[in-house]
Amino acid sequence: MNDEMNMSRRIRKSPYNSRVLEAGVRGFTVSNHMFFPKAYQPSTEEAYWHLREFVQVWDVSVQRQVRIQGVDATALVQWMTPRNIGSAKIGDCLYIPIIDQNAGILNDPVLLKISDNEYWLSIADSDLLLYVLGLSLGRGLDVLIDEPDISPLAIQGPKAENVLAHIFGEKIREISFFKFGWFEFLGKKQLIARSGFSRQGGFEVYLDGGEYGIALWDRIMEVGKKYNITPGSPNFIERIEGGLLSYGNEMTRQNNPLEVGFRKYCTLDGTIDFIGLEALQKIDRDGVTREMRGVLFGESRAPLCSDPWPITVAGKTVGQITSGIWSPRLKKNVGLSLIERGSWDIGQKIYVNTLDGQSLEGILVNLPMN
Ligand code: THG
Repeated sequence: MNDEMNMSRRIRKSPYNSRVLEAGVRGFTVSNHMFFPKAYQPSTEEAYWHLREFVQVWDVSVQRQVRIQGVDATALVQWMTPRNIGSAKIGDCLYIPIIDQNAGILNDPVLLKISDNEYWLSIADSDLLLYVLGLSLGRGLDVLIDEPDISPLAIQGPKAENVLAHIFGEKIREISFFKFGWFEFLGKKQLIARSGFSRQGGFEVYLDGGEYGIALWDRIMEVGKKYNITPGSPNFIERIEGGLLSYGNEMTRQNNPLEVGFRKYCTLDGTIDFIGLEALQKIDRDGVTREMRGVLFGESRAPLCSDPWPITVAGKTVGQITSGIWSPRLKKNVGLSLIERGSWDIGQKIYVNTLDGQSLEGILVNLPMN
């Protein structure tokens, strides 16, 4: 594994990498020019049940921070997103779609308000720093933009709070969802937020200083032992059921925020201005032509979905499953799909047509799927 990972310095490694390898990681993907550990447990289903009951530690260093500092920082962030950030307080996290002039989604970071003049964008997989830098230079804004040495570690699952309370103190329990606070580790202040890419509850430590990575990992694993902690990674079954979209997978620049379910993050009445406002207003006036839905289909495990499967209603294609997987809890395959207007009602009966010729009966459901 290590030899194969030495192919290039361009694909960066996380400060937790040696521990990830020792823990028996089964593979990596690449995101933001970094290796992203994928799975440890023998199966995604085992990891799914474990995540719902216990606690896992995930190396999510790929969630790089684009740090924006300076007197124009607020204006720059607001310019990039349809979400009103005006009422955000220091210590808040906000999920913000970033869109271009046609309302195409460029990234969907978590925004952290560090101070009135400092924000971090905790990014998904696209080179957002270059876009932000370009905007600031083009507009002559007074900001500093960089990617600090911050490597988030997610602690997810119902026992995450107990683990972190042991290490950082009872104050951890007072952090509410999508807020952050500062906690000391080995004499250095670290940002910890109640957030993460699962619906099972948990925290993210935005580790400042890669040299503390091994110590943090080891401490969490040691304290976590009695809570049955294991290393893990975002769980595909759990995230599909939870309706958590992954940029580059369920959405790309070809999608606008209204159709993928981000209407609640869009202020379209003109009280805030941002790149793509007019395009988004027009899409809203005309009405979106498709919307994101949950799909439950088939009575047994569908084959691996390596190419998109058409979704049909009365023989007409109305969407496609790009990533479906068996849910051992719902006892159906679960997937996400944009569905065309006219067929998108919750409860609509559909067929998923796998490429090996099966036509699996299914139904459209709300997200998250409970
Ligand atoms: N954590 C951090 N950064 C990230 C991710 C993360 N960057 C990339 C990617 N994941 C971004 N995607 C999401 C999607 C949804 C949520 C978090 C990250 C999420 N949203 C809440 C919800 O849907 O209820 C709250 C949204 C809000 O009210 O602002 O949890 O996982 N650091």
